Amino acid sequence: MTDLLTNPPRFAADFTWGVATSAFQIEGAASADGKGPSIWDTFCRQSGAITDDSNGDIACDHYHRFEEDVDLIAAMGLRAYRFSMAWSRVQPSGSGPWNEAGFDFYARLLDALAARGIEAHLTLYHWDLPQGLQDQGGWLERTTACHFADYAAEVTRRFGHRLASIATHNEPWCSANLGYGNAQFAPGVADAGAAIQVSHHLLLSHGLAMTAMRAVCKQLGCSPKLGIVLNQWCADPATDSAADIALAALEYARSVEWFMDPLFKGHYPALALQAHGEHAPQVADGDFAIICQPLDFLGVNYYFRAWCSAAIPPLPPPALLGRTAMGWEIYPQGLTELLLKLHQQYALPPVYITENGMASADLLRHGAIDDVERIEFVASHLAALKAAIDGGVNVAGYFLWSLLDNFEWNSGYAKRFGIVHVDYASQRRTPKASARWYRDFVAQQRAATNGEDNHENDENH
Ligand code: IFM
Repeated sequence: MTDLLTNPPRFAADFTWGVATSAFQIEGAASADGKGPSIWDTFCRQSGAITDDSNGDIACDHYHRFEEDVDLIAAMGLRAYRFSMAWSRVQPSGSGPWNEAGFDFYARLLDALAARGIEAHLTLYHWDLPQGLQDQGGWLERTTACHFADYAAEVTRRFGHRLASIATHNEPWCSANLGYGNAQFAPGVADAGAAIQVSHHLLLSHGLAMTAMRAVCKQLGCSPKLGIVLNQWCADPATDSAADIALAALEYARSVEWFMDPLFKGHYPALALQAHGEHAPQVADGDFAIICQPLDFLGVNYYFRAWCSAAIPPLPPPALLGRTAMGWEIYPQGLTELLLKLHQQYALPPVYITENGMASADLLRHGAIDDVERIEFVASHLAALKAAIDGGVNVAGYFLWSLLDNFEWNSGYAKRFGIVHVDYASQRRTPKASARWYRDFVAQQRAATNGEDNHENDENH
């Protein structure tokens, strides 16, 4: 086992340690207090869409239990929480009237976090588009980007002064490719060309929202950090054959550079554009100027690498450390590799690892879950993260995915990512061994840095 606890690497005193969740995966209360339906509410009703035929109607019932959940975060000594807002809870149709009861819920959540000294890191869009906008074409329509900017501005107006950061999107690669490319996610479209056009509209919506939020912040004098969260991986060729190297370069261009180049360089990567051929997106004059604007932070979600073998059947990765319950290769060095490469390619703002974690079987035995695999996973990824920091990458924080077991999209409730176990029948929460490990690790970091962590009123937390 990585000796992170006996010989922990030292992260900066002001490094942010947190946990992450998203609205649809935990909130439940699918139609409570005026909430409108989202594309995931609709998608879950399609036969065969979700492995266990479940839905987000109740999920972790966080809508009614958020105080208890915020207590769990506080009990781990964490001072940062990343969560998302359900757009259709605060604007039921995605355009038109706001829903005050929906905003009230997030105001109460922010109160609960503030009372425990926990910073709030909000994501505006974690895949749950209001169904009303989907009925008008969803992300295939350019106007959806304008509605998103209106929503971003309104949220900033109401909560900007209470938020540490606001991310526009979570993992737009997934929204585009899994939602529109292969129908694995809502809205369930399988059309390669649509996926690429959607990715452009998502990027455009990010840029429009950034402009709108900056204007509101200026007007109100508030300063949440504004950015975006991307899921990324390094792409490793299986051999040094020209075919494997070309495959890896194309994979990296189509996934990582497809989003990073427009955001940081103001164009799409030539290699991927060429590969998309007739499916290349329609880009209006001025779009890149909207998309490519300064970010206060970049969120990186890292789970696995892309292993690129052109052989048939493909060569498996050598020296496999293991696979998670999702079937994803466990490859911590990939985090170092990815971050160093990004650092070399782009003028990065401070980076936050906004998600990292694993799904495992996590059986409850005699009231306890001894998830040693997850501890090893997190420990080895933190060591890999420290290696990237030592290599010069400016990483400001780490958010473990996830606080709670939750609705894992098309896998339903079968895959458990939480460091807190949820018994869905009783809604009982049971911290796993990994929750205690993370608590102790973060406490050690604080002790090692003599409490010089920019929090002045330690005794109040
Ligand atoms: O659960 C998801 C999350 O919503 C987005 N990033 C990946 C996680 C694990 O699949």
